[in-house]
Amino acid sequence: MARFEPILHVINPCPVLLSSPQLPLPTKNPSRPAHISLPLSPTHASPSPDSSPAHHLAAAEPSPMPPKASKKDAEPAERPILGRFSSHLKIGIVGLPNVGKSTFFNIVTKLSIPAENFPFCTIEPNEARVHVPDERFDYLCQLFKPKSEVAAYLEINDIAGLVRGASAGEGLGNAFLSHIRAVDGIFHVLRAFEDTEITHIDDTVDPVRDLETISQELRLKDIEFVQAKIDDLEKSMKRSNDKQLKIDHELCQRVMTHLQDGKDVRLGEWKAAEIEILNAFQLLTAKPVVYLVNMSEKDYLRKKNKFLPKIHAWVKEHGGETIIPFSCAFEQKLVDMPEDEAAKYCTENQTTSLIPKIIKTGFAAIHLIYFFTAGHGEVKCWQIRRQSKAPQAAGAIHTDFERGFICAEVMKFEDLKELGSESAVKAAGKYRQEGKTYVVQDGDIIFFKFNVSGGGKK
Ligand SMILES: Nc1nc2c(ncn2[C@@H]2O[C@H](COP(=O)(O)OP(=O)(O)OP(=O)(O)O)[C@@H](O)[C@H]2O)c(=O)[nH]1
Ligand SMILES: [Mg+2]
Repeated sequence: MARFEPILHVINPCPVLLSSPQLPLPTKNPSRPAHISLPLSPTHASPSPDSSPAHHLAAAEPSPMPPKASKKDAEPAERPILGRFSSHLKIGIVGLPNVGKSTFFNIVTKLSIPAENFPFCTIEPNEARVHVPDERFDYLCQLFKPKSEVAAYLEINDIAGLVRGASAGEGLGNAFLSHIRAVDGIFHVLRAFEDTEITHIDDTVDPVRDLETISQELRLKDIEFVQAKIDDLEKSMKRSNDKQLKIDHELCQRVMTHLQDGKDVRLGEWKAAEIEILNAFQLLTAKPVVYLVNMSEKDYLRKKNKFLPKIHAWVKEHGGETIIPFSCAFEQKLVDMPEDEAAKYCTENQTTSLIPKIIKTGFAAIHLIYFFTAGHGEVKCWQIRRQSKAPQAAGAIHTDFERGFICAEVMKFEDLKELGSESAVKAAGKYRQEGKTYVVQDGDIIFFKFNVSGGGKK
């Protein structure tokens, strides 16, 4: 049964909550839970064909066949997700100039611990992979004491500021927009701090106006793209009677109306087949968004900011996605302090860094989850897109695993934690065998069985 990761919720910026003792108080986003929830489940996993720790474990202690999972527990079918079907997804930092995007990017990358088995921590000056913090992973590493530990990562791109008119080539307009097209989700950074030393491109600090500016530019660019598509389709329709052309054309016209009504593509009600067509377009407003509201340290600590209620109202009206009020100035201060001093500072101010929460939220927003393989050789997070079935998940480890997929033996993390060992989980009948249709859940610990002709078993 899917559960919902408690981290991935809106930090409701309404004044009532802000006056509560802990600002980073997560509450569920009431309007769009499906976009912000990360299903969690327990499991145990398997590694590369010849080094899988789970493989070795299984070979070492033969055990009775795990019980077949009952059909009742199968995940309900979910609507297909907008966006690329890949496990190599990334999120881009988007916003007006001088709102704190690069400052945020630098803080996040400084905090990430580069690991030996985790190359390309910084890919380019403006692209980085950062660890996704996870207590379950830490627990598995403690339990197995593996030789190698591989955490999940989020790939983040720092994109230069977008200005009004970018869609018409203003600023470095089109280049920026093409950088946004290349990412799978957006951290939309908003400036809610006042500082006369830091110029605002529109002179005054007004995050709701900025929200309008950015979302309008993205929509205009999508309108331009869809119009070009409609023109192409009309040309083709003159030459051919292909039914698909008509279907695409009708969809494009509906998307156009939707955009012209001031609505983002991700908020439309599209059928599964339409989503498949839309996914080929990579529209900017189809990408999931997480709003990061950058406020002064003072506001962050006192849990109040005059712009937050208006931002909250705007976001609620435009899709209700996650809002995380944070403070670059505060986070920067923590990064610059020795660890013990930073901890003391947080305790004194009854607060905490929000960077881990931001990373986790971004990861889930672009529809990534991961399952674990766990053994004494290696504990590893394998990231896959939400809704991946067991054979596809096996393919993340090795194509042979997918090709010769037999079954996935799945342990829920909570069961392992509660019962203490794989054999105890088996004895309790909670080690399950799942077939080709099993939808892998975040946090599953999996051991795959596979057989490729001419190759080895398992
Ligand atoms: N007072 C204050 N200044 C900040 C804060 N965050 C960023 N700044 C400052 O604002 C300026 C711009 O920050 P950047 O992070 O470079 O802004 P950016 O959004 O990356 O800007 P572009 O790359 O030009 O689009 C820098 O001088 C930062 O030090 C903040 O929370 N408070
Ligand atoms: Mg920048």
